[in-house]
Amino acid sequence: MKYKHILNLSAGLILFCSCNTKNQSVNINISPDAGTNYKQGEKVEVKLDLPVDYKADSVVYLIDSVRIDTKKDGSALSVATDAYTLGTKLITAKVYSGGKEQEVSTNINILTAKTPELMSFEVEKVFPHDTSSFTEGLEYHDGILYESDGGYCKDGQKSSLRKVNITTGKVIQQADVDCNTFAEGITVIDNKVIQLTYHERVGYVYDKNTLKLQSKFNYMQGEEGWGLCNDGKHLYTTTTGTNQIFVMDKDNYRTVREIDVYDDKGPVNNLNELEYIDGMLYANIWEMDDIVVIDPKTGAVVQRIDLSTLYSKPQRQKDGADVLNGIAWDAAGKRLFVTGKDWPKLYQIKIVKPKA
Ligand SMILES: [Ca+2]
Repeated sequence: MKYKHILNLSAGLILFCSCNTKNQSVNINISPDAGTNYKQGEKVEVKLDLPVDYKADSVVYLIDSVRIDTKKDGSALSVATDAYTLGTKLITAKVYSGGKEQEVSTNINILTAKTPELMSFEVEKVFPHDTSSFTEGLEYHDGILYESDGGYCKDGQKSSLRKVNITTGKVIQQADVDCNTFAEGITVIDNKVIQLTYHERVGYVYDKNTLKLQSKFNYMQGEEGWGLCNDGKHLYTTTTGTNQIFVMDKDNYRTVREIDVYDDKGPVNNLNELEYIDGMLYANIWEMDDIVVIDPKTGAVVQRIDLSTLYSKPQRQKDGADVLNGIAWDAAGKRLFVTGKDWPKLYQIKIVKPKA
């Protein structure tokens, strides 16, 4: 992701609509107000405000179009939020009276019950990094660092896929990408390296050993390809500045399921470069110096790592473009590497609790 623009397609913002009614002949209001936040586990009291001379014969309640309860009158409904996933839920009441139906709806946001644990870091080692590499993807496998360098030739840049010697920062092997294509996230799985592209809506599949392009596929998870990683069974991708992570089939690249990422404040947007580490997803947040640790089962952010002092903004050269972007995990050596776009260094870090 190269250029600044406003991208906020998160469900949390889109669905902050006002309550609405359908086929309404009398004024019925529903509470809570649309967009009200609840911590997962809290109870939601859904109430209808009916006119004094109006008698409801029955009320059917639905959440995201699934019927959850029927009441014989307009009395309040209590909903246990721990039965639901994180994110925005549409609550609808179908009110029946005298053979007529009226519908009224609202929505709520279910957020994590816990605030993410704030973590810090220690630098264990520093390695050189190619300052001409606009890092869009980073992984480490069998002693080799794989890096995706993004850019268009028309902007004086060029995209590539590289194998890098981590100690020297030198390129061992490189596959150049078409001049009109902006390379994005990469991941190594089975005997292939998969590389996304920014606007081109295509993914590339390379032979891991030769870096020869084997095939292409249509990227269907969003307008823009951003980050990519895998857990050995599935691929995970971020897209277009959202809080969504799409879980993809590793062979046909179709979406298997979607993870909506939230913390205790709301959706966590701008998820960018990814890494799968010991059952958790690590994502750096575009234009921030934070990495969030996400439980892929729930989408809950469980930790937030503050890296603002690693390569601080006053040291940077590129007027905001040279942001933190790149997380790689050496599973055998238990080493965590991070870098950024055009950064001069790649850092091996250890995540620690902040000093009191
Ligand atoms: Ca990565």
